[in-house]
Amino acid sequence: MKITDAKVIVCSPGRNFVTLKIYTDQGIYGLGDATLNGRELAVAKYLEEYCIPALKGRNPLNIEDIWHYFYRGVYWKRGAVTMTALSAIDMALWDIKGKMLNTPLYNLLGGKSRNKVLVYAHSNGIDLDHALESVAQELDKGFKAIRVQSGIPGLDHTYGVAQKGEKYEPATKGLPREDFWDTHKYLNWAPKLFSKVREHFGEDLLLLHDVHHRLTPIEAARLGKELEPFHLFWMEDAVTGELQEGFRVVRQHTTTPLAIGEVFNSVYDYTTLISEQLIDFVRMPIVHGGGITHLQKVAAFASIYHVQTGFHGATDLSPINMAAALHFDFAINNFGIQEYMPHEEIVNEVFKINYRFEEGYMYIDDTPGIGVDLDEKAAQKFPYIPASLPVNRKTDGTLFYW
Ligand code: EZ4
Ligand code: CO
Repeated sequence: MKITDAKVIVCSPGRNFVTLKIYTDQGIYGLGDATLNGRELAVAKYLEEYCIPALKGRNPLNIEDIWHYFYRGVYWKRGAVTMTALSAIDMALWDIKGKMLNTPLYNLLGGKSRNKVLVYAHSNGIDLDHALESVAQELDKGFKAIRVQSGIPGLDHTYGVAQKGEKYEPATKGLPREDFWDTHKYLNWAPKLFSKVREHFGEDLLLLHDVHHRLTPIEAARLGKELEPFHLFWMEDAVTGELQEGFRVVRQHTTTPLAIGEVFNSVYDYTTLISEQLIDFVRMPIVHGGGITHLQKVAAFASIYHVQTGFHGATDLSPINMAAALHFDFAINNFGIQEYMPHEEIVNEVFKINYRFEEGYMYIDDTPGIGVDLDEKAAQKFPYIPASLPVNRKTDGTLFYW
């Protein structure tokens, strides 16, 4: 079997997605998600100029060798742009293998370890009342686990919170919007929010919270401690992961479980965090973390240290990534939870999906490979629209983490 050609499809049904399509001499093609929010065309260009010419003529079944050709074989390793491209190549190759063997991807990863995949929803509101209302709505839909974010009293425009009447979408058209941040106000508010959520909705609901890399280690330690009475499923991205050792401070002070990694792209972002048991969940998604091939290694490494998976699954990851993640979630033993933000209806005009949500869990059908298809004609109706993630400043103007 040989790769004959490949192409990159960029489309924007409501938001931008980049898809890699790899063709073979046996009429089978594979699809991989190559979407990197706000940097879509950088990945597309890297694939088109450097990867596709080097893919032609290779045997698509030799996934491990091709993976290392684009990792070890490339002098400039890691980095979000190149790892997203490699993830897309890897996904497309696993898709081809599944189609060739006429079996769904989870079968190639060891088969099903569970009957259904626990997912968590997003709730957010501009203030406490709206946040509580939003939690009630997600519970009505059947979700058993909910990530809660809310506006912070005294601060305009907070991360993870939609404006009135809109759905939360991190990227906005054109150049980055500017948000504002005040750690003191946030730290005073977050425990109050979770106290109210528990008061209204009881003990059973699994609760998650995303700090979005905005605290120092000692501030995160304080928050984790103060959230302990509310028994969070996890506190996400408490501190930026660039300094892995920073998590030692957080870990010493709190039993609130910690998740990190939606911006990571290699196992080397995790070595200290995992081997020192500083975290509880890895979040690096298939689309940015080197694909199935690399995530298998990360998940196996994590499993040795009792660390589970909780992959990123926001709407800026395409349905191809979502399906690949679900196959993976079904297959591995140390699965923890999967993030699930349903795409807008318009996305289904382009992507034909093979998964469904029911009563708090996801299910996937037995379509061979990853099982998601892309309608190229429909994709053409939605040309690329430049959009950016915001930047964030402290209220005095200092540039801060977004
Ligand atoms: O900010 O996907 O946990 N989820 C998140 C997301 C990310 C966006 C970035 O593109 O933090 O909303
Ligand atoms: Co996050």
